[in-house]
Amino acid sequence: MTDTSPRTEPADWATDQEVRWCPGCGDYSILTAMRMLMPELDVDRENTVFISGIGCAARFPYYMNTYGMHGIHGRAPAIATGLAMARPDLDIWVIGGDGDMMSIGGNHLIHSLRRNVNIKILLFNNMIYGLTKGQFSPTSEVGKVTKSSPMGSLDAPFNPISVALGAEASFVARTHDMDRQHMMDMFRRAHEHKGAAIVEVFQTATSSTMEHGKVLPRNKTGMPTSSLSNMANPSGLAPTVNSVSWLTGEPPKS
Ligand SMILES: Cc1ncc(C[n+]2csc(CCOP(=O)(O)OP(=O)(O)O)c2C)c(N)n1
Ligand code: SF4
Ligand SMILES: [Mg+2]
Repeated sequence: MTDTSPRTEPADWATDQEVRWCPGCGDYSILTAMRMLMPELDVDRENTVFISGIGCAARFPYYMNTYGMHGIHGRAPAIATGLAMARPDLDIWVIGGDGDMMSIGGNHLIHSLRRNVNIKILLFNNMIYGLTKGQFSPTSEVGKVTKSSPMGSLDAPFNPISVALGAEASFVARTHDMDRQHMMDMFRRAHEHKGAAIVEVFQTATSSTMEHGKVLPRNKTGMPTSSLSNMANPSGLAPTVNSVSWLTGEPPKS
């Protein structure tokens, strides 16, 4: 009989590094989902690479027992593009926050999507610059009071899904850190996709989605309800990709 048991366990994908995120940070949940998914993908650590920019999210490669690079702020998609050109046999994951990917790295993000480079981009959207202690980001909601916007943020936020669709990304999905199974499903489908895949992960940061130690209420999409009106679909675009159809309340199509 053929042995169908996984060749690796989630623990095989963990490093000896102490995980350094704030208590309650959603990054822990995303990390766990990724470590649980890897054995199911039946891939090799030696052929897997995590590349990040700078930020709390960008610490991710330290914690995955694979090849990895903690790169330069905003440049992870560019570094990953180079690696994908040289080594098309590798599984290349790109990890970054909303500041890393939508602000300083916005240019690199859209061009890697436009070129349909075979990389899997996970954008951890906590709607704040977490690492630098809480300045507003390009996905912060209007009126957000932060250290850099004491009277409230003035700018309408980017919707990363709309940006990705505008760049004609060939795979676009959205998930959130409180639904491990859905996260794993979206990451799996991104991995299966040939070409550039982007998954936006709504992510809890104590600095943006918690107040006085209390988690703000979320709707069924995982978005904090206080910012839903700004972020859910500001462009008015209908979600055209299967993976985002669950925003409408319907389960994702297979
Ligand atoms: C060239 C450069 N500019 C600015 C910074 C400061 N900086 C570090 S992380 C960061 C933003 C982090 O926010 P985000 O990408 O959303 O990640 P998070 O920490 O929220 O996960 C900034 C502005 C830097 N390290 N390098
Ligand atoms: S600052 Fe926010 S994103 Fe960074 S580790 Fe803390 S909770 Fe997580
Ligand atoms: Mg952020």
